[in-house]
Order: sequence, then C-alpha cells, then structure tokens
Amino acid sequence: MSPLVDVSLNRWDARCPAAQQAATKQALEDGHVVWLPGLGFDLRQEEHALLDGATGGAKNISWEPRRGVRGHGPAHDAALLAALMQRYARQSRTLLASLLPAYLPHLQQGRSSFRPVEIAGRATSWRKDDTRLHVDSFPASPTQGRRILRVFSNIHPHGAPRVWKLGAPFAQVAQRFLPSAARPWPGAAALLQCLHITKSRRTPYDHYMLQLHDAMKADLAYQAQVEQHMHAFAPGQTWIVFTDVVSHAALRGQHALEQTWLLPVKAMAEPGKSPLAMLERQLKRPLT
Ligand SMILES: O=C(O)CCC(=O)C(=O)O
Ligand SMILES: [Fe+2]
Repeated sequence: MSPLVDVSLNRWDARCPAAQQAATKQALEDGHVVWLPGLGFDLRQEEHALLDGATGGAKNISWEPRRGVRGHGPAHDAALLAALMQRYARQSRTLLASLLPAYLPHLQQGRSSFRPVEIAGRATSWRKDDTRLHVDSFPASPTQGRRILRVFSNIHPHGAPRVWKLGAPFAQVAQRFLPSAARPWPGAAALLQCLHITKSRRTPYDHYMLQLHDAMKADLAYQAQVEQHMHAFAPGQTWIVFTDVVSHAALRGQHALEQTWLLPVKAMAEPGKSPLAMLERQLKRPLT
C-alpha cells in the first residue's frame, strides 16, 4: 500500500465531510502520511525577505509561545519570524480542527519551526542526520507516550521540492531494533531531569524510542537495504504525519515550515496502534 494518502483540500479552514475526517484519522493512525497537494501556506510580502540572505547556518529556527524565537542568526528579524511561525501554528491548528476535530480538544502545542537551510550536503553528526531513515524522538523533550503529530509545508519560492524517503512500518522497526536495545539505567531518568538535560522525566517509553531512533540511523546496512519510497513535496503543498511511527528521512529541499503537536494516546481512535502500546506489547511491561 502507498505510504501516502492524498486529501484534496485547498483551504486551511475547509469544511470536511465526516467520512473524510474518519478516513484521515485512520490513515494517520495506520502510519500513512496525509498529503495535501493543494494546500499551500502563503507568505506575506515582508516575509519573503526571510527566504533569501544569510541564515547564520541555523538548521531549525524555532518558536514557542512561552519562549519566543530561538536559533536565528543576527541577520534575521526575530519579530518577523515570530509572527510567521505564530501564524503557521494557528493555521495548522485550524487545519487539524477541520480534518481531525476529534483530536482538537486534546492537542498540546509543541514547537513551530522554520527550516531555511538546504538539507542536501548539510554537515551534521549521524545522530542529527535526518537524511537517514528514523522515527522521531526528542532527547531533551520526553513525550512520555504522547504522539508526535507534525504538519509540514514547503514554502520554497522557486519550485524546489522537499524530497522525503519513507521506510518500513513501525512494527518492523520495533521487531528489528527493540530486542537489542539497552535497558534504561536505574536512576538515569531522575539524573537527566535533575541536570536539566531533559525538560521532564524521560520515561522508559522515551528511552526505547530514542534507542530506536539512534539504532536506525547508526545502521548503514539497514539504511541501504530496508524498503523505501521516495516522495517529492512541491512548494505550495502541506503534509501531516505521526513522525513517531512513520520511518522518514528528508533528503533535500530548502525552506519549510513545521508545527509539532502532541496528542495523548487516549485521544486516538485506536490507542492500540500507538508506539507506546506496540512497544509495551513487545516488551510485555508498562513503559510510562
Ligand atoms: O525537515 C524535514 O523535512 C524533516 C526532517 C525530520 O526528520 C524531522 O524534522 O523530524
Ligand atoms: Fe524526523
């Protein structure tokens, strides 16, 4: 089956029939990418300046309501960036309200990001190398079992696609990598939190998700051999994905916006399809 399910919407506040809402929710929970080829995010006149000129090398410029803009270079206008990402956060919420109203009361707003740097050829450590297939897990921000739901839009001004690779289903990832994952050290979670390395308690779930993330990226034979589908997201397109279950890699592209939402597992139509439930079934013990 195709890893992408396309949904034809051309407004962020579209009115969606109940059948379309149900199909979208099921596609996401089954580990598909929901692709909105007709839904683009429009920049304001003054925001085009953010797409050219020096970026200061920042891979991710982020914004959060309480912390403001982080990661921007001296050439960037922080107020302009904040306004852009705040608008993206709002519009992505409007989109989720249209398409996934059952999730809406449960969504917790995470980071917004603006990604102005070309992915191809970017120098990074293997662990941060998003050109390798991986599932998402945030070392400093444990989700404690909550789902990572992300909305992306390609805003490249001159036609460059954002090229992704999509890999094997999560069940296969867990089958392959979980048996050799190290157990969490007793006391490690408390220490990490105490040292402010994590913002909250790293649960066993977060520990194992990080192990999967790292093991996938570190295994070059796996990267070469696993099933993989390439997909190019053109400018003017948006996509939604639970990046904690979908094996993904971003190969090339420049200028994207991304909004992260966290969703408690109990808000899913089928909580048994969460990575938390899948890992707990495989390890036969609770992980939060
Ligand atoms: O920037 C992208 O297109 C996706 C990179 C990625 O893997 C991520 O943000 O988790
Ligand atoms: Fe990722």
